[in-house]
Amino acid sequence: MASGDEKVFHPSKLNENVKKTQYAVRGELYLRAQELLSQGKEIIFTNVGNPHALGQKPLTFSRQVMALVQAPFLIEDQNVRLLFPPDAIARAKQYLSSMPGGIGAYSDSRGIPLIRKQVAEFVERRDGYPSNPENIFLTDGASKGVSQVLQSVIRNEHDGVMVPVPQYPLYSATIQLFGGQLVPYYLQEESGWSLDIDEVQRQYDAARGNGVNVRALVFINPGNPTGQCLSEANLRSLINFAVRNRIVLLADEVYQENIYQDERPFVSARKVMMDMGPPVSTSLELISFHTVSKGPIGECGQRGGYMEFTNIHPETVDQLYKVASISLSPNVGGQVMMGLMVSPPKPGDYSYARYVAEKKEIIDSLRARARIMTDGFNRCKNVTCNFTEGAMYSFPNIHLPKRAIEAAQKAGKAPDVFYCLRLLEETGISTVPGSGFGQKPGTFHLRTTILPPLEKMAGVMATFQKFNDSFMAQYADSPGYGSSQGWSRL
Ligand code: DCS
Repeated sequence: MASGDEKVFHPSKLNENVKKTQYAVRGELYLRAQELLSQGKEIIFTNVGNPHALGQKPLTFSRQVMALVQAPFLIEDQNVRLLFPPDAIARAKQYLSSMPGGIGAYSDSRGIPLIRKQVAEFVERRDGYPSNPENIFLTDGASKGVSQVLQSVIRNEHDGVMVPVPQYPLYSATIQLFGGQLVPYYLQEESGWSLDIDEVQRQYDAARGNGVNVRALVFINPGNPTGQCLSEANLRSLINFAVRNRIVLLADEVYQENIYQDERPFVSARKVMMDMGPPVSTSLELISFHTVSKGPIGECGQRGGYMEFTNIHPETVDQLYKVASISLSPNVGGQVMMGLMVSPPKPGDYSYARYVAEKKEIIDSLRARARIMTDGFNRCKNVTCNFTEGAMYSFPNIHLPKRAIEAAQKAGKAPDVFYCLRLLEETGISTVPGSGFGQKPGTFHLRTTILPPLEKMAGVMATFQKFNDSFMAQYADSPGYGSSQGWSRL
């Protein structure tokens, strides 16, 4: 038998970009947590925004329709009306009649026309401007759409994509995988993780000066891991920046329903662009992403998403259609879930009241949890934390004493990884170190979701504080917090 070294598919012979790619949300901390779990330890998985895994209940109407679409013979059963409400039965029939062969058949690679139309109607209701289903592709979660677009944008190692830092590592990982350049722009932690357009311009100019051809800019609104909600003024300046410098704007708006403050309700980049009128509304090249994984629906496992192209050249849209066709068809169950998310029961429908009540309960509870978590972090020694205005995460700044940084270096770990590992080992709380998202050099963070159930939240925060405060006491020294070098780069 061939020894390991002789294998063709030997790790040393892999695509270099694959080897260089990092994805911290499923990184060292996650793997260690899995190990502890298999040893029978209780783990609180706050490392990934996976709402149902932490007890969020599926919305009843969506699952009723999905059940009938999966098992159409139930519709013929004489007892169906005892188990399912009339609007769920009617909706299931509508979907089934729009998909020849049912849920077990491939669909068009852009998705089922009826559901693309439902997405367009949703966008129009939300923004007040018409949307064309021809410019909407359904995808396997937002991730697949982002990946297909980045693959097409990045032509070689000189092509750059601007990404906020901290960022969700889908972006850093995918840019690496396709061999492009990540051009960071830093969010301003001191002012609630705000987006500073001068910083964006500075980084753009610096990248251009280094021979990088900046082709696209990603923004995440509300932010992951930072939780900030962008103002309309912020969006206008980003849009002007993109038009002025001729770059494509990639709007990651997957958390648009996860909003926990009233001052800045979600507003889509598309609406702001349309409000600006021509020439901006006719020239900004915009791609917007959405998903069924977040918001009150939270159906991550169903893998449903969409992307909408605005002012993208029709032949480019055709090329992306071709790329999507290589995977034949997005997951059809995920498409149905998307249809249900964008086209929920309406006033007067049988399921309306229940749907509204379930949705409200989830969002109200997340709002309460965001507050408990932020306040909890701010009570801890050497920890400061911006309020989670939206999305599903808290991203506290852990001001590590010099002695803790030295201990980490001795252990061969980045300081934030060291801290998060200790937290995991001692409390079972599984988080992601800030270095996985990028952070200003010399600062250390961790990311946790705000998803533990409300009734457990106070306990989780008390456990965290007990750990943190004793960690800080153990490594307390003369002042000198947070002095470090280069650990935190992406
Ligand atoms: N964009 C952002 C900003 C995200 O946070 C995620 C998922 C996605 C896109 C992709 O999600 P889907 O492919 O499921 O639509 N967030 C991950 C995270 O940070 N924790 O959990 C998943």
